[in-house]
Amino acid sequence: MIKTIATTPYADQKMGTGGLRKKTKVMMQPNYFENFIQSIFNTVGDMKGKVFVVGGDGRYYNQTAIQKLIKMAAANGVKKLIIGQNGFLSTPAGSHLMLKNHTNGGFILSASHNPGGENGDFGIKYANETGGQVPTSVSDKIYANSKNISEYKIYDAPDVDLSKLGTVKLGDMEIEIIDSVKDYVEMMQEIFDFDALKKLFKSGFTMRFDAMNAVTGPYAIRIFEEILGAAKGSVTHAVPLPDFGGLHPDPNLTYAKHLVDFMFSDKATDFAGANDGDGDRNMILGRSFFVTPSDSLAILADNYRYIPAYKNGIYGVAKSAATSTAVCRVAEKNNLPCYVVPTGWKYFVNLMDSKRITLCGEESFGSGSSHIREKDGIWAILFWLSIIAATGKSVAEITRENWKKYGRSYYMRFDFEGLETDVADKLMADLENKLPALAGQKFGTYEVSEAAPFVYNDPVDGSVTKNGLVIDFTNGSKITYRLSGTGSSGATLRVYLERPEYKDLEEDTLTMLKDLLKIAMDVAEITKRTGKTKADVNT
Ligand code: VG1
Ligand code: CO
Repeated sequence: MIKTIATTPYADQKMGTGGLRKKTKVMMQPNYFENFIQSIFNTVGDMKGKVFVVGGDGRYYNQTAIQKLIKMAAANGVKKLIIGQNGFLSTPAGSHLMLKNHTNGGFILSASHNPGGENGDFGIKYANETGGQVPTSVSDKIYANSKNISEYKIYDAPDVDLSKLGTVKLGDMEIEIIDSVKDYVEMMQEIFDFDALKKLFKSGFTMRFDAMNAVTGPYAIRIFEEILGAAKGSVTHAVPLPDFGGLHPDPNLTYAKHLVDFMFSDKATDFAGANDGDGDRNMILGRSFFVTPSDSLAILADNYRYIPAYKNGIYGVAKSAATSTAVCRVAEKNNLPCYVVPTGWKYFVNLMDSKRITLCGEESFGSGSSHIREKDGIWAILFWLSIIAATGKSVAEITRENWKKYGRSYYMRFDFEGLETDVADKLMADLENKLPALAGQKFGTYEVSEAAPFVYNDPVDGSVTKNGLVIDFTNGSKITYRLSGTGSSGATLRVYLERPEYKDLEEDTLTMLKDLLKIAMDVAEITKRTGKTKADVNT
């Protein structure tokens, strides 16, 4: 039976950089989740004939939320849902299913790299028929709807058993429960040369993959251990847990420190990688060697010819503005266009759909290609393994070669967390006002060439997005300031520093960025305004 339930709006259901993210307890408030989902359905309009993919990263509240979503979809007239077994789907696997099945989009229930559990975060990523998260024009409409919502529809029925593969019905709606891993693995086998990778492991190559107790464990075990023959136990933290076992599922130098320490110890394997909560981010390590995500993207772009799916050529590449310019240097020498977009994967979608780009990435440990419309953690690791298999070189050798060929961008991101929203907003507003006067100013050996907000004109849909403030220097260095759009409380100021060098390639990153960091702190008056003398997270 379909029930119509009266509800009152919540004022804060505005999507950020990657969907709606809130404290789990906020999401668990009466009708909170339901309001948001109904606002999406109201915005999409007629549900007749519509098919959606549904899954999540297994975090706390996933099971409850998925059951609500199923019952609401049935009550709203959706034709069919395709759901990962037990409600599990990584974000990339979800995007792939959306494209493969020509669906109208889907829902990945995840707060991605944010911590999980009852006291952590919960989130919803909503994608449209592109298989990518909806553009701001759509999320704005959903937000507007959520502020006026007065009722939602839900099917009054027992929970659906998501453990059994096959098709069941709820009212008129079909529910197909599928193997969460199978289609994704098949896609990876089409992109990469699995035989070459099997040979690599047969030759004694060792790796460690850290799934951070999140969604990619089952994918990684199937691909790396069972199919490619990596030693048993190569995949660690492989069982998805509702609270990620207390790990912060963000694969970076701070939150995956255990893996970094392992790779800098004498027990290190030849290669290591890690993914985030929903499997779209990746970290790459070699023996005593860390590859920055910006360098990683440049290296993938320079080595696409080794991958069967790309060997006949790629359209172009793209990066977010905050990402280092390393990939654009590679593109330039290879006569490829290099697009620069705002932070957030959704900005790459139009470029992929219009065949302007094939590869893209962000400094925040995300890289991917047009095989899907999300970033893809395991894909990135398979890409790296393929380069290693083809060249016989180590992670460090491959990276150093890239620096020699194209120069090295010393790069680091500094996060100032837990700021009061007013303080952070005022800091950014005042800084923006200061920018025009900065051009031509000298700070030690650094001279500002240009200082302005980053503005993106989407070449496909003509939309204009302003995101972040950028100070460029005459020596090619760059400071970018942004406020995070994925947090669930307070504000996080991100300061991104880049310094390209063509001669001194083996220096310490923090040392090389010391002066630039001081300029960045001083110009924005970070200590004076926030009381912080240093960042909370460097990555
Ligand atoms: C962060 C990253 C951004 C990424 C986004 C979603 O956003 O900086 O590059 O696209 O997270 O990633 P922000 O607004 O907090 O800087 V995921 O893996 O959490 O979906
Ligand atoms: Co993620």
